[in-house]
This record gives sequence, C-alpha cells and structure tokens, in this order.
Amino acid sequence: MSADPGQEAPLDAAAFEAALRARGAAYHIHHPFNVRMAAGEASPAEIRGWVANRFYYQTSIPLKDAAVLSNCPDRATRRLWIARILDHDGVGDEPGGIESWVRLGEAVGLRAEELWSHAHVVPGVRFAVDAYVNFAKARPWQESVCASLTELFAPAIHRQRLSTWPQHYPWIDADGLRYFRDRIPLAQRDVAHGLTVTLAYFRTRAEQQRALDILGFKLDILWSMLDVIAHHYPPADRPDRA
Ligand code: AHQ
Repeated sequence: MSADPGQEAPLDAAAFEAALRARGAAYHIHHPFNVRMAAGEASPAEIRGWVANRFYYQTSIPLKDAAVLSNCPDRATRRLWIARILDHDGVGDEPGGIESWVRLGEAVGLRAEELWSHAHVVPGVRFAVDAYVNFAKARPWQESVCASLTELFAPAIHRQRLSTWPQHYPWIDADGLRYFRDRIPLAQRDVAHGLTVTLAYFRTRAEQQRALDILGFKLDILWSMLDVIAHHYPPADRPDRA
C-alpha cells in the first residue's frame, strides 16, 4: 500500500536534482523546428524569423530578472542575481548579450532597428514571453529561480548551434554566433546558483513536485515559442502548411 501522496518522503538532493534534469526530455532542443534547424533544413526566412522572435525573449530576460530582484529580500542573493541583468544589458565597456543578439540579427540579414522594433514578433511568442515575466513578478523569487533552470539544458543547444550553423548556414557570418559561445559559461554559472537555491527551498515531496511543475511550465514556454514560430514561418518547401 503506497503512502498517502501528501505524506511521501521527500527525494534526497541527488534524486531531486536527477528528477529536474530528467525534465530535459521536454527541452526545446527536441522541438521539430529546432531539429530541422540543426539539420540545416531551415530557410533564411525561418532563421530570420527565429532570431527576431527570440530577440523579444532575450530583451525580456533582464525585465524578468529585475522582477526576481524586486521580490528578493536577501542581499547575498541579489548580489549574485544582478549579474544576470548586466550579462544581458551590458555594463561599462561590455556591450552585453542583447548587443550580441543584435549582431546575430545583422548576420542573418536583419537590421538592428528591425529587431528593436519587435515588428516580427508573433502574438504567441509575445504571449509566452510575457507569461514568464509576469510569473517572475507574481511568484516568490525562489520559484522564478527554479523556472530559470531550463538553462540546465542550454549549453547543449548552444554547442549544437556552434557546431551545425557554420556547416549548414555558411551565409551567416560566424561572428554572429558569439552570443551562443559567450552564453555557455554564463549559463553554467547561473545554473549552479539556481540549483543551490532550488534544492534548498523545495523541501517536502509536494514542494519538490511544485518545482518540477514550475520547470515544466518554463519548458512549455520555450516549446510553445517554437510552435508558433514554426507555424508562422513554414518551410519554404511547404508554404501551404497551416
Ligand atoms: O540566452 C538565454 C538566456 O540568457 C536565458 C536565461 C535563462 C532564464 O533566466 O530563464 N534562460 C535562458 C535561455 C537562453 N537561451 C535559450 C536558447 O535556446 O538559446 C535557452 C533559455 C533557457 O534554457 O531557459
């Protein structure tokens, strides 16, 4: 007779972390749009659509992280978390990741003002990204930290782009891929902090399930962004695809 689910013993730290990592099976590296992009089957229009829509996500990350800071009374955490904003917005002579994404946009044939206008952002992407920012505004800061743990799986997708794009998309200047290269160590640093917070905050089995559900929510955000991008930018060989 299994114990009452509400009375189940919590997972130990290793098992809890393993459960979080197992959610990687739903990461957007496995989305058909990304699989096609990594296989060299994306058209220039699809690549440009993806870059322009992801730019809305990238420029929203500092807003999301500022929302986390605004909910966090712990100075030591804020001193660590603020680096995430500076990594994207830049600081001093460092232009930051958003500028690198503008370089990526120019490398795929988009003008900087086109990116900043967000004119290409499709409604479903705006909806999904805004849901993430609003989650961070409304929920306890530890829940937003947990949501950021989709970056557990991000180094793999950045490495995939760095290894496949030059081969499949030689028309894209390699300098445009700088964001992917620079993000890998930053993602690893951020995930180390995020895991520490998450493993410490979600203690009971029910709380650990909440953490897994939060990660699932953020995985759905990334997955649904590719759903709507794929819908809006059908492959050149299937212009009729609904
Ligand atoms: O470039 C990305 C980034 O800066 C972040 C911050 C983090 C968060 O706070 O949710 N998530 C994230 C991600 C970035 N890039 C995505 C990609 O596919 O290039 C992956 C995404 C993530 O894994 O959550």
